[in-house]
Amino acid sequence: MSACTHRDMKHAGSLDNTKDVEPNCVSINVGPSQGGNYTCELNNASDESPGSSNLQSKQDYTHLSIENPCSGSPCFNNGTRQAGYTDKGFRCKCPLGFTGVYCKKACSFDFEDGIGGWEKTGRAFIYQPTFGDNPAARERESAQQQGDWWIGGAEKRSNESDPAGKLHPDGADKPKGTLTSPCFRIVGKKISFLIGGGCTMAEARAELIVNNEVVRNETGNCSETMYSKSWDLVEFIGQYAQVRLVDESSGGWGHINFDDLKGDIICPHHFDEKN
Ligand SMILES: [Ca+2]
Ligand SMILES: [Ca+2]
Repeated sequence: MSACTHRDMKHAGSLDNTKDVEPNCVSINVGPSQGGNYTCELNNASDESPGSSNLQSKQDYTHLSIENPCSGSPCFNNGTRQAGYTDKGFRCKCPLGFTGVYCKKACSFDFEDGIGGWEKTGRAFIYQPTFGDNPAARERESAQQQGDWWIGGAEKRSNESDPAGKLHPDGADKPKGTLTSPCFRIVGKKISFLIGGGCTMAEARAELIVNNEVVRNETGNCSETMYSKSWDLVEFIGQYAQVRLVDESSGGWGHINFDDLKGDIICPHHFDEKN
């Protein structure tokens, strides 16, 4: 039970607007007046699990409740459904490390929702992410990207409506730069990703940075096709890390392709909240 505030009372008669009510409140009992103040009880159980303390009507109380449209919970990964909030009639409150409307995603590192918190330096990555299999559209190797969006170091198709197959206008390999992920926390021993493009480590690579040190790196295979690679990170469990894509070359195969960073990582809380 939560204390019932005046603000809650004001809205008790219009439960279609639940935004200003105690966030977890899904049912309210309004009781008889005592000395000019109403008595009320809030049920802050936001799920219908067995044993939750759903309020029931009682004598002299008016029982108001929000019909929870989330029966058969739409929230994955132990997300908590809450009534109200959105035009869907519910929202999922995601546990740390999961994001999206239904708490399905563990970090948004597949570029399907854009570049997210990745930060760019130089010009190599200014048109990223890339939509679709852009190399195949100009009759090169298939990128084999995950989903629709990926990092194509030589590509320029940052809008779905852009013509397919175009290269970076500076030249496929000429620009240099870096693209650095938001911080994430390593919570298990394995992370994996897709990588392609150049195949000289000193020129084009993905790096894992822990405590300002590069502790792992990986390069492509001198093909636009990306292949799955993984890093065993058991000694870094519990630490925070970033992935940095590095393009230090203007020569042949001087670009890097990347997609679908995933595995035993969770996002920092502020990243989770923004989604
Ligand atoms: Ca992707
Ligand atoms: Ca380059």
